[in-house]
Formats: sequence, C-alpha cells, structure tokens
Amino acid sequence: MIVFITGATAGFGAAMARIFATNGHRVLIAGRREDRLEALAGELGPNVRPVPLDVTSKAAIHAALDALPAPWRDIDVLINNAGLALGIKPAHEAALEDWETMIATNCSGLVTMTRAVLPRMVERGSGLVINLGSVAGHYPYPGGNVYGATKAFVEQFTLNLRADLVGTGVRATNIAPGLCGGTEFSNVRLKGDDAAAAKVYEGTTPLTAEDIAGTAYWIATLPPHVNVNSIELMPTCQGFSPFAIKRN
Ligand code: NDP
Ligand code: 8X3
Repeated sequence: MIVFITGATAGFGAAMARIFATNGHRVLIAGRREDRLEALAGELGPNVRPVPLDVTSKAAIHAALDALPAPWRDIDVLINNAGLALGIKPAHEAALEDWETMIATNCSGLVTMTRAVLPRMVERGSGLVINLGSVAGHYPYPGGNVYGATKAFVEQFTLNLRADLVGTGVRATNIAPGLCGGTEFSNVRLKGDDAAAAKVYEGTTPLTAEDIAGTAYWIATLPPHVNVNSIELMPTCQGFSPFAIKRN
C-alpha cells in the first residue's frame, strides 16, 4: 500500500509511519518540520518519502501532490492526522487567532487534502481516508470550545464522506482518541509550557501514539468489504464526569 500521513513529524503520525513502513508499505510523510521528516525517512529507509507541507496552504498541498513521482501517486490510504489544539481558556478569553489556526489546520487542511486525493481513489475503485477526530468532538469540556468543534466537524465530515462514497469501494474512518501521552499535543496546546504539559498526564497511564498507530494499521488492513465508520478509544483510567451545575 501507499500511505500518505499528514503530521508525521511527531506523535501519532510518526508512530503510524513506523508501523506501516516496518510492515512493508510505502509511506509519504508530511509536516512542516523538514529536518524531522528527513530524520524519520533516514531511520525507516527508501520506502518512506518526505513531503514537506503546511496543510493550511491550499497551494502547498496541490504543489506537493503534483510533484509526487508517478510511482507514488496512487495513494491507497490517506491519514489526515495533522492537527492541534491551542489554548485552554474559556471562549470569552481565548485568542481568536488560535481559533482561526485550529480551524485552518484541523478542518480546512483536512478537507483540502481529502478533496485533492479522493478523485483518484474513486477512479481506481479503492482507497481509505482515516481522519483524526477526538473525544473532544463527542463530549464538551471547559476550554475545549473551538478545538472540540473542529473535531466534531471531522467526525461529521467523515460520516458524510461515507454517505457519498457508498458503492465506490472507497472507505472512510474517524478515529477519536481520548487522553494520549508521549506526543507534543499538550506542549503545543500549552504553548511551550512543558512542565504544565507533563502535568496533564501525571498519575495516569494514557494511551500511547503506538496504540493509535496500531488502530490505524488494523483499520487499513481489514478486508476491503469492512468499513470502520468511527472508533473512540480512551485509556482505562479515563471516564466521565457528572454535569456541572452552578447552584445558588
Ligand atoms: P503532535 O503535536 O505530537 O503532532 C501533531 C502533528 O501535526 C505534527 O507532526 C505537526 O507537524 C503536524 N501539524 C500541525 N500543524 C500542521 C500544519 N499546519 N501543516 C502540517 N502539519 C501540521 O500531536 P498528536 O500526535 O498527539 O496529534 C495528532 C492528531 O491527533 C491531531 O489531529 C490531534 O488533534 C489528534 N488527537 C490527539 C490526541 C492526544 O491526546 N494526543 C487525542 C485525540 C486526538 P509540524 O509541526 O512539523 O508541521
Ligand atoms: C485530545 C483529547 O481530551 O485533550 O483531542 O481534547 S482532549
């Protein structure tokens, strides 16, 4: 298979590149930090090809896909993993620029990548789009505001892809993880406050990037007649809270 993974310079994306490459698949790894792409490709060998790319740039996406050499063009699996949360402030205090960046990356970047890759999959009668949603797209929490909304968008977009793709042989899946450690997610969200980021996982046994990569690999290697529409994962230590009620 040829697998295109966005956000492969860290976290889930890098772990996904490793599991697909070590199982003999060819992997296109995308992200903005070119040095990391080169290092990962160096580690994994010639079946892994860096694609330096900012998913918020429509022009960059089209240029990168157009520049793929012929043997790399028939992408079998697109994993729209690039994404981020920025900030944990309540809506009335959050920075509008952070909201715009999350929407540009998690929503616009994801749909632009999908729209660019999908026609060839449909033409060939096979393919799979895996999108990274989140439990934040299923359940609200304080400070989740636009991040959670982008992930709800990802889930609904994925299900609507399914509606459009029935009969084409092309599959689509939303993976919605809960608390997951060992990635840069919280460092990015907390804007480089690494001590606060580490605290998010203190005393927990969170999911790992390898858990999510293994899930993506399982989904991608199921028989072609099986479509996982959406899958939600949490670490065993994570659960639900009662509704917050402000009493007089
Ligand atoms: P990381 O911060 O470790 O990795 C995020 C990746 O996205 C990086 O490779 C980064 O690459 C890439 N990225 C961010 N912005 C852009 C951009 N504009 N263009 C291209 N690539 C970009 O996070 P995770 O691995 O933890 O998260 C991966 C996905 O999973 C995200 O969509 C996240 O929302 C989702 N998720 C994460 C959870 C968690 O708890 N960790 C739980 C649920 C969902 P670079 O900076 O080099 O461009
Ligand atoms: C990441 C999980 O709960 O931090 O999408 O929003 S959470």
